[in-house]
Amino acid sequence: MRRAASPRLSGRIVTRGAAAAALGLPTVWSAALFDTLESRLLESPMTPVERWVESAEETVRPQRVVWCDGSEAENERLIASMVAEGTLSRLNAAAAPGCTLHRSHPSDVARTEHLTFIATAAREDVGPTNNWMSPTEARAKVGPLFEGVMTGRTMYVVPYVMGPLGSPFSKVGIEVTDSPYVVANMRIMTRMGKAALEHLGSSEEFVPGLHSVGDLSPERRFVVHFPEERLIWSVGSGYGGNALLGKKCFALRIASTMARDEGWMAEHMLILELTLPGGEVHYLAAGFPSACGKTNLAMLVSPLERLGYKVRTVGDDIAWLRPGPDGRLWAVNPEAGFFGVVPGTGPDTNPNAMATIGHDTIFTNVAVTPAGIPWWEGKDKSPPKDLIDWQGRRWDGTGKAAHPNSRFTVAARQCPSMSPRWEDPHGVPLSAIVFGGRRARVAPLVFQAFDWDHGVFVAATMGSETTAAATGKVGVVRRDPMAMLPFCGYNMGDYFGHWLRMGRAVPQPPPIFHVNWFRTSHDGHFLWPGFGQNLRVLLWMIDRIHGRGKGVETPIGVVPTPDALNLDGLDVSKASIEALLHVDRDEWAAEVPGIRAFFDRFGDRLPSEMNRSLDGLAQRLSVVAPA
Ligand code: OXD
Ligand code: MN
Repeated sequence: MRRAASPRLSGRIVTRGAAAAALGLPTVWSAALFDTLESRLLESPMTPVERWVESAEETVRPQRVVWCDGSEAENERLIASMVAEGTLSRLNAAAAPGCTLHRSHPSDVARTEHLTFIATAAREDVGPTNNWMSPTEARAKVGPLFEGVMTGRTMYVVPYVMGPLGSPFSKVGIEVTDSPYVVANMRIMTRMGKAALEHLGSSEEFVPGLHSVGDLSPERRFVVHFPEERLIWSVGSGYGGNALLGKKCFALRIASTMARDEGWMAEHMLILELTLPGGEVHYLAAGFPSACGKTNLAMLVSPLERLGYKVRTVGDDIAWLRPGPDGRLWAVNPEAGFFGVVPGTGPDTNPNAMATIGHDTIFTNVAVTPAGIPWWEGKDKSPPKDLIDWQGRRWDGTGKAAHPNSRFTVAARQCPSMSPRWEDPHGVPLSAIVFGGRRARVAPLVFQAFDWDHGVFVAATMGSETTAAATGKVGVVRRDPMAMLPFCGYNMGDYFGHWLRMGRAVPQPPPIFHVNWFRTSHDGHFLWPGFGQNLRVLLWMIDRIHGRGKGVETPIGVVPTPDALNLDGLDVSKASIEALLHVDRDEWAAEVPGIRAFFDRFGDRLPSEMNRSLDGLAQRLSVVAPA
């Protein structure tokens, strides 16, 4: 009789995959070939990875097992097989060399937050902002969806490292999946294959993840995290954020719980390098919600490069932060690639991304010309003729040709703006932390928190309009603390407490700023040009760090005086700058009850500092906060 789906509880039985790995032989095994070797191998001890893979194999019962080595040849084989199956197509070899297009199922185009669960013994440990399932319920409800799910399919074993190879801070995951598209993406997004097993060595510390596209039905779609066991299950989706388990599931949700336990931080942040004339270098980490411009900021082209202000990229989505030996906070990008939103990426908005995705890129759900040239809204001024939309239909010019959450997957090393330190095993020291959301009103262009604790409050209460990166309504303002609402693997009240503690653990914590590039005028136009010009806001931050940036204290924090921003050569009216920096007491006072209600949801898990900061804000706004 087969065991129930419990891929952590496997015994010492040698499997086809283990046989392959143990012998260092080709990793695709026919049953007949395996059987001739099985008896010899029964004696050899299995590694913990092999044991886990074996238990997964027993559950999902694949036709064959492939241990991925991450090689170019393997990748080419996979791509050729997907092309043959029709799940991937090659794009125009001259215009988009090495690029491919994948069209997903139309119901599987974004993260599904309502189907994402954290399974802990106690419900309170996931808090009010996560969906909870008990591990027992998860095993009873989701486990059966894995039973025999890979019958007739290939099971790929994908060992991967999050973080630079050889770094003491990097962590290993093993994803088992039946999706070759996932394998090809994981090869770009992580350090994958043989190198990952070498990095793991004899260590038993790895995060297992079991993934199957299942039948792709949203009815049978679940992304379940077991932080107490450091285990991930995902079934029913092939979409990046649900299926590339190294990214959101491991590097944020599971890693955030590891970080809480081990004294570091796993955050939804880009990391950028800013060099000033004369060579002084600063690193900034910035947390914005999904599809709010992290990639654009990370790849910003300095409009003042001629004057010696240069920006380079370290990461665009995730940062692992640790106290460094010099008393500062240091940041590592655990990823090796970019899984970015395509629409809106163009030569004016993000020329570095355009150069990066010009070759060897997997496009998902973009439109395409009959000649195989990828296209999306924002690529250039007007759509080419006879366009085929993201679902493979002739585009009639109405609606979007590319899906609003269509994506590129591309290796970071292809990006011309990568910093030479992007793979530094120790990371880079942070001069500032920036948070921001997408708000048409209320939030000024930039302000600085008074101190670390106030910065934690600002980040914990930030609001942002929802985007197409997750299913659901777009454009609704929701509180998205630290841009981690969908990604924090434990009770957010405890997470705020962890942030407060980290501020005490780091002798020189970086100052915290809040930005909003998206403020609009009364007639709905963006007041700030954004993109490369955002550099000017970063330069004010550096001035503040040096103690020379002029600012005025407002109830919400320190806002630049209109003359404090370097606006040389920029065509923005004085009235717009004033409107951008305006802090409207009534609008902010109207935020207070909503923040209070949000905080109340955490009950006694909310650190008292948070309510104290809220009372402080209310008082500065001269508002009597509701009891
Ligand atoms: C992402 C996201 O894909 O945040 O990075 O949704
Ligand atoms: Mn993200």
